[in-house]
Amino acid sequence: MTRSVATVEHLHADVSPDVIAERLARDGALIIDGLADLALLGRVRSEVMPFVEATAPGRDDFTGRQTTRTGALVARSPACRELVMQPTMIAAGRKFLGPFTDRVQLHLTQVIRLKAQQGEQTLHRDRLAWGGFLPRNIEPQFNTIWALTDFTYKNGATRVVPGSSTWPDDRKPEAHEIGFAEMKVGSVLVYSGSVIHGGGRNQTDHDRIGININYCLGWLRQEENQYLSCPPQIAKTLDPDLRALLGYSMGSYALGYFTPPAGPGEAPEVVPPDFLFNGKVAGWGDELYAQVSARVREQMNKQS
Ligand SMILES: O=C(O)CCC(=O)C(=O)O
Ligand SMILES: [Fe+2]
Repeated sequence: MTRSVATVEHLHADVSPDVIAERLARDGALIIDGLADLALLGRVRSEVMPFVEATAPGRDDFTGRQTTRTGALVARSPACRELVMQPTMIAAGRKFLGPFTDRVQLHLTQVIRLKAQQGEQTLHRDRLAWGGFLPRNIEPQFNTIWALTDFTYKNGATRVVPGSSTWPDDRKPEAHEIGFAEMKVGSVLVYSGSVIHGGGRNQTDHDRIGININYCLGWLRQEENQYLSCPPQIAKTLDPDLRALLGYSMGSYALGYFTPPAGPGEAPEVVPPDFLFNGKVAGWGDELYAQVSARVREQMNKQS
């Protein structure tokens, strides 16, 4: 058996968001042991497994022909909403992505189940979802995989190349540079959009199950279309902070407004998404206006 020598750092559940963000910037990946409440995970399991069991396997080698991927977790599972809003993850995500954005949003929610005999997934960087157009000095994502089963070398623990976030595009990892995100149920793998990683090979006869919850910069297109996976009639029942994270909010001063498609004079023009839920034109936010004004002034000063 070949085992790698690269290790993914394990941190204690009481680690601060600042330390998480700092280690993530340095290594591109880390594990926080025992961060999830096990009772919550029990609820997650009972809410998502009926959907998982009914999910057909992947359509190609990347999504995995022995892998099932089940989404719309915010709409389908109240317990998953709590994982999405887990305070340490939200705070660390905001800290890590803060230098690149005004707001952070939910990028995708997905139960990833590697069934028996699923082979290794090709190593990749998740930021390729945007086609390689983003400059490499921008960190676009804060990614999490919560272990719903133990993750072991044998059952396909995620393979990760610590430190690869800043490698040139053409540098390939050697075998000894690849680590395995081995962790106990309730732990979470946190990784960036720039670190090289991929699903492992499941050599056992049981499922490896992770809850993949990713966040991204508020000005980027989301991988899972949250407005379709969690449409307004469901979003209106959600906690306003979660709803805002989904994208029913302004992404910055100018991003994300809408106009209710009503008859002439029947509704206001150009309102923030919150209007849909509370009928009030609030939420433009003085803070976003102050930000945009300062930026406009700065740009004009540079030009003159
Ligand atoms: O399932 C895993 O361990 C990782 C999956 C992954 O990296 C992906 O699908 O982009
Ligand atoms: Fe990935």
